[in-house]
Amino acid sequence: MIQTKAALLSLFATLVFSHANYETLNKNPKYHSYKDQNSPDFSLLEQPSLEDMWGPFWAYQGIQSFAHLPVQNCLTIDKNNKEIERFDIALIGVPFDTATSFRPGTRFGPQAIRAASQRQDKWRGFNFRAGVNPLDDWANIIDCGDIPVTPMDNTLALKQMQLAYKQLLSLPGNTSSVPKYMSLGGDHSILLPILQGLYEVYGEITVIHFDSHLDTWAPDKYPSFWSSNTSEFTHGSMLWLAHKHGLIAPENNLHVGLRTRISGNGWDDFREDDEVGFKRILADAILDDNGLQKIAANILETLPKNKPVYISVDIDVLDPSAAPGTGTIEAGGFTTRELIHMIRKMKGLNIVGADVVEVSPSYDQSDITTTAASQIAYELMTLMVEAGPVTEKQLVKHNAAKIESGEDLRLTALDRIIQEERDYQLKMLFN
Ligand SMILES: *[C@@H]1O[C@H](CO)[C@@H](O)[C@H](O)[C@H]1NC(C)=O
Ligand SMILES: *[C@@H]1O[C@H](CO)[C@@H](O)[C@H](O)[C@H]1NC(C)=O
Ligand SMILES: [Mn+2]
Repeated sequence: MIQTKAALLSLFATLVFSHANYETLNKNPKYHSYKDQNSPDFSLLEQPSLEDMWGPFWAYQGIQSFAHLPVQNCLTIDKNNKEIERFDIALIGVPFDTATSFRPGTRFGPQAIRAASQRQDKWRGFNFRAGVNPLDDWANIIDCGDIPVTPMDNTLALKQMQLAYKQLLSLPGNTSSVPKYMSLGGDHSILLPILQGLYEVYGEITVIHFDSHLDTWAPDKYPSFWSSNTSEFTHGSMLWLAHKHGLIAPENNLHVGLRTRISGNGWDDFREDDEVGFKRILADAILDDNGLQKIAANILETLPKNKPVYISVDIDVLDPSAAPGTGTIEAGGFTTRELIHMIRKMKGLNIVGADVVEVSPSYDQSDITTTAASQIAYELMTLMVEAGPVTEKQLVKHNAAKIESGEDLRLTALDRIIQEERDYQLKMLFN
């Protein structure tokens, strides 16, 4: 009887995945491994606590935060409260998909990526490609839940996302001066308010953009008789807007994985992309001799070593066979393994934030896309851990001060556009 109990507990301790009881599983002498089986201390097995018995659970059980991480609504944290639990890296969902030019549905991305991440856990989180367990290293990592962004009005949605990132980036980190955020989209337009938030903290930031599309398109590249100021805010124009408002580095930003068709009958889109400050690595570059290694080297040569870098991953950079669950699929992309390899090679860069966007689960099959997205989020968090805590020295506080006092036109101009747009909309609705 006792033998059976010991064997059962041992099996339990060996196989179970748990977040709540991670420490218990590792340290509590009541649990022993197969190694101790010849001399288990049976006296310890007599009185398991309720926590011992019912705390641990299997990977597919429990409430689904990303990788079973602890959850906190970071948007309701009072930053003046000294008692708050501080964190260094956080997942944040941005379920917004009404700035999409083709198939919508990415509002369901964050929850689906969380569901696909359930086999990730602090307890079995060691990234052997990197030699670190990002979930169990210097950084306190949590899941901040979702920004409750409206699906009814993009003017309001943009305002909500701007304010949300401002709040998130004003929280104190635990080991870091400022937390790093791993955003889960949502369509790609969410990058604009993210870059606005980062600008206030770090100043102009360099962006590496994995995507099959340029996303530096000027709004008039979506020609229509009908337009408004907010109709310029789309998942294909946000990098153009970010450049226009001075949020990103003027040069040496980088696209990786391009293969979309471009406008007209020539290279105009690429010329405009040059003006937005981007270099381009095309998807086909992988076909060169040693193509994957050359791409990785090119990325490291282009991006700055000591300045803050942001990584944006549109899941449509992957081939449709590797990521069918997205709104704007393009044939001829990378495999998931190739993308992970490129991400791993970015170790050493100063990564201060990242996203995985455009995951649209209703087009997915067998969780292929969401599984890729959750693994990529894990690899990106590994990079954030490898880059170390954000130090006070990296912050550009004077920018934030200027913005507060209304001196910096780059952000106030955008705020003004929103106000004017709002007045215009109200007129349209009620006249
Ligand atoms: C917060 O940071 C302190 C050291 O500054 C560390 O001892 C503590 O473990 C950290 N908390 C978490 C939850 O990581
Ligand atoms: C867009 O914003 C500009 C000011 O930035 C304003 O002059 C213009 O009327 C607005 N257009 C619409 C359609 O609201
Ligand atoms: Mn995109």
